[in-house]
Amino acid sequence: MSQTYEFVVVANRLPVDEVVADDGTRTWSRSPGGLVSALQPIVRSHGGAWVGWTGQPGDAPEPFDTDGMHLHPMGLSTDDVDQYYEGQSNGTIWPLFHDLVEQPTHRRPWRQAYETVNRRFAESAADLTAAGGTVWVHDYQLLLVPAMLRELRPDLRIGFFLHIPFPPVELFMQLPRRAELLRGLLGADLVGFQRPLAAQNFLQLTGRLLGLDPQDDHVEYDGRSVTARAFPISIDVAEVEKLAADPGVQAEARRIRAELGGDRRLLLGVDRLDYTKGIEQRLEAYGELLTDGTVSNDDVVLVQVATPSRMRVQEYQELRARVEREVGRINGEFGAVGQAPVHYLFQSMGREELVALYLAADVMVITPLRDGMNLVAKEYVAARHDDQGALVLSEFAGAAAELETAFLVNPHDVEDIKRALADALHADAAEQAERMRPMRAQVRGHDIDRWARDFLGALGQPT
Ligand code: ADQ
Repeated sequence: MSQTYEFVVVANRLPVDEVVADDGTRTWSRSPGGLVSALQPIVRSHGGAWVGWTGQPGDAPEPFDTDGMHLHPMGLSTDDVDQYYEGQSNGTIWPLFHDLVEQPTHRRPWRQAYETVNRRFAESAADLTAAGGTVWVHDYQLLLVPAMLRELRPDLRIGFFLHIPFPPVELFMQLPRRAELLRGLLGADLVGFQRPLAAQNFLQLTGRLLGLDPQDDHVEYDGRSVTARAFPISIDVAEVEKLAADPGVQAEARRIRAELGGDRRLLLGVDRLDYTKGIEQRLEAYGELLTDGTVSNDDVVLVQVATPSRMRVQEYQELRARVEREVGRINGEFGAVGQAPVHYLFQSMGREELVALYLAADVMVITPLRDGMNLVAKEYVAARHDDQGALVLSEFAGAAAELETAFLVNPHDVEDIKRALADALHADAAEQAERMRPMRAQVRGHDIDRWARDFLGALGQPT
């Protein structure tokens, strides 16, 4: 019999990307993205297994061990990628769960593929998990897995965590085959969300859609009790602090500042290029501040790092085109030879470089229209051991509930973003420290380990 594991994570993606060298040799490197930054340290410390896709269409490579984890790759065909991943996950569920920031597309073949792929993930997890073991399923691509897994392996403890928002009842009701998705989640013993409101939406829905009778933080279903609670995710604070204290990273931060023009104040945006992140609203606000003379190209510069993401999905290609057009417009209108008001980097970045940018930035600008949490906000705060820098943060990011002394904004209101940017740029050192200190205390006291311990503790799994 093949080896089994007491603790298994199931997520759409493995925590690594395959890198193929010129000579054809294959290696793996840690992949970017919120989910991976969050989970890798925990699986490693449990010596557990991780079931997920490699990120490339085609047959699955053989399972392998790396970094103290057993990785079990799932193969997705080109059709699976089109229909399960880019279709149902990112074209239907993602926009609907983010308050219809974009219009979701509903297609029957996508739903079918979603179900088929979810079943394959559930079967792999069922094969890999030891008797009485624990499985932790992640995110919106795998909403059906908990129920499928329970059917195959009623002996397991099953936890599910949703990294993105859970929509209000009226929105969820728009989904075709909505009851099936809800029953999928109810296969778990514990369903975790970023915010208490999301857990309430979910529990309320079990009453509305299935006629169940939710009480406080749980609901009885199929002879079991399913608990739904908020577990706000966080970051590996020690990792960020270590990088921020590194003399090489600090030197890089000074180099970045000098290169951008020593005295100019640095505004920074770091996001996956996604329509939920409010990058266009941010650029619009910045452009208007330049137009009305509140800021000038001589004293302010915006660095916008946008990680390529889901680039085969049409909405993302269109977003990229719009963002790049706006960057071009602002630079064309307000730039000077050798001095641009926006530096736009459409690329993924190493952790050192990212933390150097956090250290260099006077104002971190995070304006999602809707975001489950937003780890960049917490990374920025964790990096600022000098208690300096200002955080402009959308009220619609989960992180806003914990980072209350940020310059909070309504990202749907460009005037409000402008006001917050101007206030943040004017904050003196004392005000910056006064705002930064409580945020740093909050993030340091609630890091990723605590998140995982809280979730797994509530699931009844010793950590
Ligand atoms: P994401 O939408 O991917 O995550 P976020 O929480 O901001 O968003 O995490 C992004 C991560 O990627 C951060 O760790 C950041 O450092 C890294 N990153 C961003 N741009 C990068 C770049 N150019 N190069 C390298 N790294 C980069 C989803 C949800 C969020 C939720 C997380 C975790 O949408 O709301 O916070 O999962 O639950």
